[in-house]
Amino acid sequence: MTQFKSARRQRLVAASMAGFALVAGSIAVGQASSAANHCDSSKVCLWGTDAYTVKLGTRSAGGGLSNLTTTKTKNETASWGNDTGTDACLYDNIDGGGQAWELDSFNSNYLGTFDRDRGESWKTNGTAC
Ligand SMILES: [Ca+2]
Repeated sequence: MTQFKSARRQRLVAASMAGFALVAGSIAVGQASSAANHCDSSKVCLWGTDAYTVKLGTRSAGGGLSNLTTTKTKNETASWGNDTGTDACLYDNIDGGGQAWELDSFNSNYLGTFDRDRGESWKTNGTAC
């Protein structure tokens, strides 16, 4: 009887673990797509927070280099979303200068402690950074 309970308990634990893994997987996928969904469909977006809020700019694919010049946008990018089929690029300096961060097609991310609040120009024309 004890052995039966133990086997049943093990199955329950295994089932719970599988359920947890499924839920955890869904959350991970949900975060990536919901972040991208903050950006308009078929656009590239920059935000001022790690949580994809405080939108700094929205552009379509195919756009050339553009500087972030206002006090609200210059050196303020903390996260990005790219809901287009081509890569985009964010640069540390104006006119595409300095360090570059690839904004991958159909992806989104935040820049992290060392790279946030540095972007000063960006392009969406799909060419390499
Ligand atoms: Ca900068």
